[in-house]
Amino acid sequence: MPTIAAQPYEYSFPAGRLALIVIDMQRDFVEEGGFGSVLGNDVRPLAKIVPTVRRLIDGFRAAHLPIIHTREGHKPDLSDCPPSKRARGGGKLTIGDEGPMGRILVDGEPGNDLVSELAARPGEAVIVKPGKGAFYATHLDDILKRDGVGHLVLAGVTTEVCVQTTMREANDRGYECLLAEDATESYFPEFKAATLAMIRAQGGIVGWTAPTDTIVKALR
Ligand code: TIU
Repeated sequence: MPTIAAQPYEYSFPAGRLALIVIDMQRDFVEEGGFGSVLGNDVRPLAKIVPTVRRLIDGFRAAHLPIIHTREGHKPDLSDCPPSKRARGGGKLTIGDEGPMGRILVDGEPGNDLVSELAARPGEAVIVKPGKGAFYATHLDDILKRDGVGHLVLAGVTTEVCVQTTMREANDRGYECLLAEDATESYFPEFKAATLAMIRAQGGIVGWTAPTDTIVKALR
């Protein structure tokens, strides 16, 4: 089995059976005027990881391994958005309102597009998810089982919200999860650091973490 130097210990995966899940690298979180900035966050730290995420995606493309992109987005009628989620945030704008990049966090609006550098290519699945976790109310588990994938590398934003929620959902479903440390980011550096620590604590209670270049080298 190929291995990757990781924390808290070496990560092993069956050759050819490792998928990449890129969480929510959409304009809503990475560009000014989207959901992230509406919530009062500085989006610039998230924009900085785009080249690193691209290196990771390109590594999986070169190795002909599956790549799945997700977007956090709701139906235009918001029937899949709990009123409790819509009510959060405390700002002037909320989910479904018209913002600078179209209706906020709504599927099909310009803000819901993946950032252009990380656009999906033909053959790469794009999952639109109404929740923070990518398994909730989606076909992600079906897609992975269909493709015989039990090992996942995760990347994207934000580390402690959608990435960690997805990693925990995956872990409970029996997937062996490795988080790309530098291909994920938070609006809060201390939350990112705490998330990496809590994932790999207790002998890898949720999974493993490793840098992007170490992961990409192991795919060759
Ligand atoms: N607000 C925040 O940190 N994140 C989200 O709302 N969604 C994702 O993490 N994608």
